[in-house]
Amino acid sequence: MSSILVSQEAGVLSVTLNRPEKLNAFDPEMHKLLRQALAQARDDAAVRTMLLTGAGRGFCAGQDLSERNVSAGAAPIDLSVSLGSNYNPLVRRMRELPKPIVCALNGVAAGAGANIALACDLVIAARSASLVQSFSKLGLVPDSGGTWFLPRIAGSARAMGLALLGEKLSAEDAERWGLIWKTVDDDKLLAEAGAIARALASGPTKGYGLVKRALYASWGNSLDAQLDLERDLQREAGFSEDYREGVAAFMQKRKPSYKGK
Ligand code: LHQ
Repeated sequence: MSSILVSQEAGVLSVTLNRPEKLNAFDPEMHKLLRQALAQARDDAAVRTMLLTGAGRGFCAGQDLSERNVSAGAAPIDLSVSLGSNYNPLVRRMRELPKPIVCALNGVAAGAGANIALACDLVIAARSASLVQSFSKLGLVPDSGGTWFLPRIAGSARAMGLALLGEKLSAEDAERWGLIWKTVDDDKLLAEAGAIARALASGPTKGYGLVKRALYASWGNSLDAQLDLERDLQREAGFSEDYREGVAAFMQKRKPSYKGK
């Protein structure tokens, strides 16, 4: 059984983390397959949105903790190797993908799993889902972007509380705190997240990629630099076929037919 399930329909590449017996904790194989799926999403023009979810009752429990020998006599483990080769490239690729990534957060997301959910562009969560920065329970530091996302989105006090206490944050609180887009009833999750993914997949893909660039760059930019960036990205967006189509459709009072170009 593959640890990632991938299918493609109506412009949406659906990727399901598939180690449900371990709440979809990451092992190297799962990293490799997820990297491949992201490369497919980037390179295949027919893919215009990626939808990420987990099989079973969890989204992802972070690193598979059964993988490493941490017994007293065992050699010390250099965790930076795994971050450098797996988690950091994953988060970078997600952010750099010039197409939207929708997360259907179906259950608990812990450790790196929580921060990989937060690295998605839109998170739709089942009401019973939760996020937990479980790192501190192991004496570790939030990774996979957690120390960057949390203070910026939730503010310093909440980021510190989540990181130090390692308590579960319910999907509803995550929505209230602005960490995720919205919470829906459990039995509606896949339908709602799928509908959003399909709507995005028939939208102006090129423009969406530029929106990602602008918003993510803003976190490190002054207003001055951001105004310049908006000017440059709008120039690019204005050269797209979809911009012409959007304006033409508006003027002709019809639905636009975007090609993603
Ligand atoms: C697991 C796991 C798991 C293996 C549940 N591994 N089996 C990056 C770089 C390198 C190294 C270090 O770390 C990192 C980043 C990280 O992600 S560090 C953080 C790693 N993750 C965690 O600390 C979370 C550990 N899991 C939990 O705290 C709980 O399982 C949560 C809160 C996620 C869910 O609790 P429950 O709903 O009560 O489920 P459970 O604990 O009963 O788990 C179900 C099964 O899944 C169970 O197996 P079993 O055979 O007993 O049914 C767990 O052992 C297994 N599982 N997480 N990370």
